[in-house]
This record gives sequence, structure tokens and C-alpha cells, in this order.
Amino acid sequence: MSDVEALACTLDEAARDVRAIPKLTDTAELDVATAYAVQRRVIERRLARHERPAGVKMGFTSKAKMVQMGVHDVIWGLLTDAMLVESHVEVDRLIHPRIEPEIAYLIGRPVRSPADVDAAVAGVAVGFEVLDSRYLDFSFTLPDVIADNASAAGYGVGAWHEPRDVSNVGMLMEIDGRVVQTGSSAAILGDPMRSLRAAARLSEQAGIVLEPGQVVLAGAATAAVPLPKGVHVRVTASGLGSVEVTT
Ligand code: 0L1
Ligand code: MG
Repeated sequence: MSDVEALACTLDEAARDVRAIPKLTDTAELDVATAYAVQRRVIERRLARHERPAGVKMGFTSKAKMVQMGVHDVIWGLLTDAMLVESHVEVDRLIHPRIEPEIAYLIGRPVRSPADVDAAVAGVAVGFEVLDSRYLDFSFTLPDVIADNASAAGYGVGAWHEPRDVSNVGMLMEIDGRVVQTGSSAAILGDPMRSLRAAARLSEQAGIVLEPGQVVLAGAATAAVPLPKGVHVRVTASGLGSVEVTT
């Protein structure tokens, strides 16, 4: 078994067994390129179990997270249809889930490179992402988190709206009616459209086409918060409505 295959297997089984593992770089040498190969292999294992590609999620899209990680560029993770949350998250199937408010774009035409982006946006929505690092204590280096599919575990989107300027919309996250986070979409690289362009750049580099119907989670407007069992979460973005989920 190659190193990439073995590392992908370790991450995939940790997720399936709901078991936190030490970060890969504790015992393996991992650069960014190899980490993306591991990420891709983790997703291929899911596709072999009849999941289907559903889009991508962008990570480290805020200045604060970039500074925290000592990085200067965004990363991405790959979404599958099984990660889509309709209305309820089974948190018992996750290790230590967190949730964060997102801006989501709906892809209407194939995106192969940044040149395709302007004509490709078919809709925009408020969304949320459920993060669940497979690593103990959410502790990782940059290659670790890339290999772990940027901690992706689930996502939800509200009603799609006509494409519009969402560079600075107010966002709110409530748990059981209590406001737990407020922020602005401007926290996402100054404008979530920049994140979409970055997704297109990563698509070109990876040779992955973003297909019509797929979703790009542009990034979080605030820090993520722990997602316990038995709660109701509502995420609202000014002009885009709300999306809700129970656990
Ligand atoms: O979606 C994100 O910006 C988070 C990327 C992964 C890092 C984390 O788990 O916080
Ligand atoms: Mg996110």
C-alpha cells in the first residue's frame, strides 16, 4: 500500500469509527502536494461507496485563521452529496463537531479556471458548515488539515437567491434562540466572490471541474462554535434569509 493510500485509509476509518487520531505529521512526512493527494484519495474512497461529488468548501478564508495557521493562501476540501444536511445532524456520528456560518454559491456552468467564474454563478445563499477534524483536540498542521479534507463533515444551504453583491452582509448564528456569533461576509477574504475565484484557481490546478448544480462554500463569516446534541441552530444573512438545523 502506498503512503498516500495508507494515510487516506487512516483518516477515512477514523471518520467512520468516530474516533480521533493523532495528526499524521506526528509520524509521517507530509508536504502540501502529498496532503492534497491524500485528500483526493479519501474522497475517492467515499465515491466508491456510492457518494457523489457535490462541490467544494473553502478554508482559511479569514485573516484571523490565516494568521493563526501562519499561511497566506486558502485551502479547499471536497464535498459529497452525503455531507448535505437537510434539517438534522446526527452528532453522535461525529467526533467533536463545530458549526460556522457560510456564504454558498450555486454553480450554473462548468468552472475550469478563474475565467469561467463570472458567467458561472447561478445563485447565492446563506449556509452553514459542520466541521469535524479527525485529529485529537482539533490539533493539526497545514498538511494535516488538507489531508483531512479541511475538516469537512457536513453543510447546509438556505433558499437560493439570484446572484448579487454579498461582499458585506450581516450574519448571525443562533443556538436555541441565543445569539452565539455575529459577523459580516466581508470576513471572507473581503468579499466571498474572491473565495469563489480562489476555488476556480484551485480547480484549474487540480484539474477538477466544478459542475453545474454543485456548491461552493465560500468560507465562514465568524469563528466556528461547538455543536452539541439536542439543539436548534439558525444562521441568518441579511437579504438571504435563514437556514436551520437540529441536532
Ligand atoms: O472551513 C474552514 O475555514 C476551516 C478549515 C479547517 C480548519 C478547521 O478545522 O478549523
Ligand atoms: Mg467553512
